[in-house]
Amino acid sequence: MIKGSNGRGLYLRLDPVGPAYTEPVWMLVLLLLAVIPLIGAEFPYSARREAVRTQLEDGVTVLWGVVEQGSGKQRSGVFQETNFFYLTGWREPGAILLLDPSREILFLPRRSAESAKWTGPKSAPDDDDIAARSGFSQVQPVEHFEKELRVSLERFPKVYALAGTPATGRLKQLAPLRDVLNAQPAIARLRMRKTVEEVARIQHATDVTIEAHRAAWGRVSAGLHEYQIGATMAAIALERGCERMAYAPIIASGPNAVTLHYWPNRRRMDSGDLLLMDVAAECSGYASDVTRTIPVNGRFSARQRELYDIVLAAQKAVVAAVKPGMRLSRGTVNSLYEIALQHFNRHELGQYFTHGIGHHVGLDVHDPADPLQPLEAGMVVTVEPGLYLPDEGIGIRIEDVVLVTETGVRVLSSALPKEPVEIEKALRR
Ligand SMILES: [Mn+2]
Repeated sequence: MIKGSNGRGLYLRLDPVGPAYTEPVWMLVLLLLAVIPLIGAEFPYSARREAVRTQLEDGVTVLWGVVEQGSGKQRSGVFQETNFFYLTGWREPGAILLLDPSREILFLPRRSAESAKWTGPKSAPDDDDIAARSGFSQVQPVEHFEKELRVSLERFPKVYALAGTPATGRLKQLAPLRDVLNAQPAIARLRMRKTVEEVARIQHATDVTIEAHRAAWGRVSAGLHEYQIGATMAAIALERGCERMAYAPIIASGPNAVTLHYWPNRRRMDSGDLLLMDVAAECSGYASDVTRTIPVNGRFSARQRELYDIVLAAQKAVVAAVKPGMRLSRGTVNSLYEIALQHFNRHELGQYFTHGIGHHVGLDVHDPADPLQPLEAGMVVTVEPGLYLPDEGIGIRIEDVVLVTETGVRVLSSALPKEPVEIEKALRR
């Protein structure tokens, strides 16, 4: 999945939270042994909130969780807003989070027989075990929120919320004389660095995703429709217990592959087409993001192979260059994007590389991040150069999801072949 633009903004520096990833497997084993006795401690929600409270020390931070009713919910189901989940681990709808430097409160809806009738039993603020279940020492009913917000505002001058959400307008009404600032950069700083447990979840989503791609390879043939390949891939993800796809699957045959976010998936495939599949699962809240481009009839044509080899060489060059200190953004020092662009320019194809080189992956397929910040060990990003030639009706993208390590990179999707000879071998039958 391709990220649109690399936005530039002001980002605040935060210290890392949770164990950073280090390469040796025995470290992982030791770490797992260490956390097993601490039930519920695998994901350091409390430490993440502490980091936000420390960083946004001049203000009150408010996040609204997903609500039960609303547009699209009947179609999509109720999934927690990812920043809210990152800081709380709380999945039930209707919650509000208030953080200030001196305290933190989780607000929950009171028990409702009507809500339970439709969507099942839920936790309530007066449950005896609510502190243990939520990880908050203070849990209050949502109707106390405005009162507690006023208490916090008496002590701290600024208000932080997620920009671009209805929360901002709501806070401006509740605190009309205060500036409502964006909490996202501070939270993004934390989310960029994955813990061992987060990497394990992304790896699992990636393993399922690879299985889905292999199933598609086993089925592809001329005469099938793109959506039939989509059905095969989604079936694998759901069969493995993953809750949904990480984004609308891009199953683009022939000329459709030049449309970067193609999603209708209605076309009937022809022999001689390339098929670009940018498809991944979301499992236990974590996304993967993998793209392969294969020949529908099992053999690359000479021209397809020529272009494929150029994209693959660029992709491998960038993967080889990933290490702490490198950057995803364009026009900066240590830019991974520039490595790919220069490679394409050597073949006079730079104008056909029309998107960014990659993005962070986590709870969201496009995880929030500061695009200008250099990579660090523990970050998970994609490497996805591509060439799109509308005049020839050819689009080729090769995308792996990779973990930045102290010494370089570990390719989480390395089990899915990308060498053309291996692809052709896998398609032979
Ligand atoms: Mn992507």
